[in-house]
Amino acid sequence: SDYDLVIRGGTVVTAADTVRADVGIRAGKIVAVADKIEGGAKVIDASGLLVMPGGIDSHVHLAQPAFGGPKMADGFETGTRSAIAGGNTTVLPFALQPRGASLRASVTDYHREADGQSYCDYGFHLIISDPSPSVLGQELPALVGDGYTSFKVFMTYDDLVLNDRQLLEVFDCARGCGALVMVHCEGYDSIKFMTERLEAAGKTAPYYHAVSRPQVVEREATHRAISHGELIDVPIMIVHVSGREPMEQIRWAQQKGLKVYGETCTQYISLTADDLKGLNMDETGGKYVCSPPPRDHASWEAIWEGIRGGVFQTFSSDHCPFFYEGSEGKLNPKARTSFKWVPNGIPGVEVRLPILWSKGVGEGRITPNEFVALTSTNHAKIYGLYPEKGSIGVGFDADIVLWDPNRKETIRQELMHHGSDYTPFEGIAVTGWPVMTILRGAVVAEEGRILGTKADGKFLKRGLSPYAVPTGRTYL
Ligand code: DUC
Ligand code: ZN
Ligand code: ZN
Ligand code: ZN
Repeated sequence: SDYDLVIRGGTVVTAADTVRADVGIRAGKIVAVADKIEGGAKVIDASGLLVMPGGIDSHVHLAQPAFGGPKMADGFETGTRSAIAGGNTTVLPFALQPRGASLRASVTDYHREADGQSYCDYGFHLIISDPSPSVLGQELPALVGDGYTSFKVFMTYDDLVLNDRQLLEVFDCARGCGALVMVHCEGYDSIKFMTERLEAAGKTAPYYHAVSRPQVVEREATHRAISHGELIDVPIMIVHVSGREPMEQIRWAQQKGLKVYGETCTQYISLTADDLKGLNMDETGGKYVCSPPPRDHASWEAIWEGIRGGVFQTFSSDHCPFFYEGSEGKLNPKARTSFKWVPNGIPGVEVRLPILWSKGVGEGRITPNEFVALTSTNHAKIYGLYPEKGSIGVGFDADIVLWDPNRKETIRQELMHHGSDYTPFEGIAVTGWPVMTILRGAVVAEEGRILGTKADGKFLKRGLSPYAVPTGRTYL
């Protein structure tokens, strides 16, 4: 046969179009999209289903040493298993440079965690915690050339925070080598001040994590990052935006013509700070501790305003899983003494698509095409994976999710494939669910069953981001 696989009878949805079409696949690539495709060594009947590009989650943390100490609940094996069960075919986790360590050695170590352990394709962002002259002068430019074309910097956390001078030096380096910078915007000193005052007043329950870093703290850091980016003339991506205050800073910058991009995440349209109160201001609130913290219902609406208005290009999970129970869990003995020790992060790679679909497309806020852009196409374009990944068309990798827009499910831990012993999205009812995930032409997940193996995923050496090209409006 001409085709290894034909997906017949479905409706193909891309960021641009919705068309009734069959999809022909050969050697892992899409080789035909047409009204009727005959033949096929294997045929999948997709009638009644949507045929969409597999999810690309450009913000996940797997096997990462950081964020408060305890071991993460997911390495590549369980994290990517969860990813494919949720309709994703590519993830971009972070290779973290500990202070004092060589960046190259950190990347080599991280490959040991990932290679041969991934159910889906993967690339690495870098996390720069120690921008020494050798890192900025040699290691980072060399790694960008090797396909690690984006990196994240932090404006908070003792082990990761960069001061303003360091941010400027890193931004200048990124400009020079064409890397895309992602910025975690929360102000270190403000959080530290608030935390000490809260602790002194005996306010140590998990809920006070949210009180210690209100939106003004995120807004101030967002503005500072934007200003530093403007001074250097380097494009930046503001990640995990939680509400109106930081969203409006990004919109303001975009309206000035600055290349500032925005990412938001599942928790900012589905969880609130009240969830951190737990059952009765108790430690069960720790299940929802992440940074920035989820806000309130008005913030959900502000995030939708940013999504609909084009302020946000990507919708990610910020999957950063910890256990709830046990000595490594959210409730570990030290974490019970103060919110400050509760590890920051929640699992969510598996529910990103259903929650965005249900609240977005299902409730009439976005179109199916916008859903595809927010969950796949824009991630590929922004992070240098396009046109290999991110759409359905001749020449793209055959990374596909078959989607049932009418399937009703209630998110519960027993459905999940992640390593965590809980999901913070427990009990959320959704309409719309992935029924099959296809990675480069092979069915890797079907109806919650994992059919692929951890040898399936391949490392993606990424190209430079076209979004990282400076504006040319320079101050120097
Ligand atoms: N930042 C992230 O990006 N993820 C989890 C925690 C954090 O602070
Ligand atoms: Zn550089
Ligand atoms: Zn972050
Ligand atoms: Zn993150």
